[in-house]
Amino acid sequence: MRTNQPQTIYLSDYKAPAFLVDQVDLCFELFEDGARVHSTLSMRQNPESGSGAPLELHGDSLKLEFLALNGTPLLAGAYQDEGDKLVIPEVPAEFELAVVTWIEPQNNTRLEGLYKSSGMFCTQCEAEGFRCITYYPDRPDVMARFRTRVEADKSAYPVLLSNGNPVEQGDLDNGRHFVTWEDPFPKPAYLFALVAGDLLEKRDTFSTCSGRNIELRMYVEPRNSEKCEYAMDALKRSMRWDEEVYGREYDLDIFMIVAVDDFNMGAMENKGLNIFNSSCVLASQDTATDAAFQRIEAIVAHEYFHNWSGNRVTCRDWFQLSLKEGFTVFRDSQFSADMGSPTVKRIEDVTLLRTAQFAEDAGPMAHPIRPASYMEITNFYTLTIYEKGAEVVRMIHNLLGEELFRKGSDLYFERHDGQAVTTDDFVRAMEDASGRDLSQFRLWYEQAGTPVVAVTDDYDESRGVYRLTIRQSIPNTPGQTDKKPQHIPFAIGLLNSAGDPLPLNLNAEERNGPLERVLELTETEHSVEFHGLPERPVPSLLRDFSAPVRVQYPWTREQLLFLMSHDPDGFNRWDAGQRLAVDVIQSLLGAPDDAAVEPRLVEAYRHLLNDIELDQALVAKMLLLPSEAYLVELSDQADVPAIHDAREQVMKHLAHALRDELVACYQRNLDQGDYQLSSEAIARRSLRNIALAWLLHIDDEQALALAGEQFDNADNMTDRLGALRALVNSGFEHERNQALAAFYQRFSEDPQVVELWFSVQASSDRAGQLPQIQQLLQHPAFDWKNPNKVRSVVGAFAGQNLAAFHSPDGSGYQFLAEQVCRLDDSNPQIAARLVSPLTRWKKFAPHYCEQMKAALERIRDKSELSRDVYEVVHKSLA
Ligand code: 0A1
Ligand code: ZN
Repeated sequence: MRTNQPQTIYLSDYKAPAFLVDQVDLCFELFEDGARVHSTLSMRQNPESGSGAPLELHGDSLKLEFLALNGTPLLAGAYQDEGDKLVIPEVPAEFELAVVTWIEPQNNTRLEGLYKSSGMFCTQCEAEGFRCITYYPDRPDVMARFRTRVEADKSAYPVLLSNGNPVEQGDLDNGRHFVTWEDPFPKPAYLFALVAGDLLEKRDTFSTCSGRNIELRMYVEPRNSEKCEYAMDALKRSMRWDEEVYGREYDLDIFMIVAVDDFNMGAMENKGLNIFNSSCVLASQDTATDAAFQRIEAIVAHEYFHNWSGNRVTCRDWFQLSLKEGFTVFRDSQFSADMGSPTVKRIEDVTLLRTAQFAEDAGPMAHPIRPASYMEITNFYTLTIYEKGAEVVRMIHNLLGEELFRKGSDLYFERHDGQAVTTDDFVRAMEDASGRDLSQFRLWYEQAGTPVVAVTDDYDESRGVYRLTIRQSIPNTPGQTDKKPQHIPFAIGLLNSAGDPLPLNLNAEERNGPLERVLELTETEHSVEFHGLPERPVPSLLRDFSAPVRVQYPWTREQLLFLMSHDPDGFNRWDAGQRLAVDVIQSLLGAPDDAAVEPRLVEAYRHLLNDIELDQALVAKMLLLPSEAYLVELSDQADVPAIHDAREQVMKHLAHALRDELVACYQRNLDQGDYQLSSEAIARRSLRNIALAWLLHIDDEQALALAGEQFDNADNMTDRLGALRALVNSGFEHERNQALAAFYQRFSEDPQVVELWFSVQASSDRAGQLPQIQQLLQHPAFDWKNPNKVRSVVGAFAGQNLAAFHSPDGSGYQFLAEQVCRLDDSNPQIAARLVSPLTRWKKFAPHYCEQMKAALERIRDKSELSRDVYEVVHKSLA
């Protein structure tokens, strides 16, 4: 696992595999002190690569017990064990290789390969976990049929699962039993999965568009019996949606979901056997917030959609990761938009993109959505690959239109079914189906960095002509300078002073041009004229966030206020409000506490609070001030405490000025009936909890009483947690502590709710100062081996509690460095992810930046650094 200087792997070095695997026969003997894995591989030379190469199999932390070629055991001299590789210099053109390895899942804290979680055996093989199970050509372009026999003690592990369909089962001696599974679809090893445990089974069925009946099964620990219904329903909605929108039908007879507590990521799309982090699949009204329900729906859909975009058509190599992830995130975002409010979904996606992906794209780990090199692939499961990747697919969708995009996706699936392909193959299918030339568009896959689109305008009153001048530039990123202009779809509209949309006439003769146009920017500079305009219009730019770019335009506050209430594009209405709030907060940076807050912002928010005509879900989004993280992202030499203070000043001013409206909003949005998960009910809960949070932020006594009542009597977690969060972030220390204690007492047996309890504290500048964080780490429910617990305390502190993390004495940075070093030995993937808040050290004011750098150096100097952390730290310090 440890190397002094990890190697860099380059896309340009890609070579087709020298050997292919047709069939894999596996037998797992599972015991308490380890597992024996018997593997028989039917292999042959790849006709597409030259003959004579030695056979090389990947391996990691394996004990080799037996090796035989065509039935003849291989003695020590006939192969070399090179630590991460097993090399057999001479093999025939076609052969059978038998391998037996011994592994120790019970000691596997990296959670890659086969490991144990809450007493059950489970696997995580993406990206390179299969090599921790047995020696194998562990690369996605080697696709094989798998037959898997699992043997274990019958009473401890009554449920034995793997990919595909069960074909045989029976009892063995000594109270053991076995089940054999066969997956008819060739797949890369990263999609292999196995689960063995004492699990409760929930059953349902789905009838596909061609009339096939699919068995749906969820496997959970018995205590989670009541938390499966929502995910099961979401699964059925996803299956139907993929048939209707993409024409994709499920292919096996059975589809299984398993929930595990210890998991490095959210979930995994193993063929026919999806494995989920418990927090991304289990939910009940009492224990999950509305946001959690929505997240579950999106992740269930995401993993299910991978069955086509990822499994049936997979990636040739890991540089192509966005082929499956970008496309699948785009598909799940379309699904979520269809299930709820498209505008709200767009706002949520863009918030994440602009806050975190733009930051990544401007930092030391910036990479194109198809990277050219990496050291450790698990570091590349990034917002860039996922979210920017999805934006790139969305742009193709917008350029081609619904119908041609569908034609392109049909062609892609048909042409490449059963293959391991590249992002270029995806774009080519889109080109071939649509007749469009996407050659310049391909630069989105090659160039890193967020393009800046700077817009200026002028109006010629005598001619009635309004001209937009649009310049694009792409900032330098590590290893990439002098970038070429990209193909950017730029959606715009114009409004007159009454707030009506204007026809966009491109010449003097045109009369009734469309009310919205998508300009296709391909040059560094474009100039577009709009004719027939009797007055200077207000531009609405980058509607619905039609491209992942930063728009610069010298908006006046007047224009932003106007767009906030008139733009027919819901996304841009919200965006205008955000820009206005950013402008107001930025103007208060370093100002005295009693500096005046823009009165027009107060009036705009008053208007929103009273506006019962506008979609209330949109109102709830518009009332949220830009986050500290976003404000940091927008600044050059960020002084976090100053940003925090300015934002607090605005929030407190708004809360005082709008106190009565907030109380009224709270009262108006109280629920009368039973708990529902409709968009309307979610918006009501959201509004009343925002009102509560604001009021408690100014220590309003009436709100304290309302929060207490809501906390005690809530019939759902959104409200209970909303009240708890508001109390935790208030100055009412006694009530805060009381509520925290009561909440813990009520939910101490539920690990997912305990994670919420940790993160509410760790992300609050009032309850999550460093000494309190240290205390949380000592809490009996905290567990260093459980990634969710680590994320809910250490991750929430460093990622969401910015004021405390960026304490001027540097203690937050040193704390994080210490925790990263500690985790690096047990779970390097999680350790590397936790480094992230330190990586952007150059962005902060000198005092902070020096101390962040020192913390990174401390991590760098740890002995035996994992490859994962090595890559992030060295690139950050370069
Ligand atoms: N492919 C999964 C996410 C995933 C990625 C890597 C993992 O381990 C390194 C685990 C899961 C998805 O997109 O949902
Ligand atoms: Zn995915």
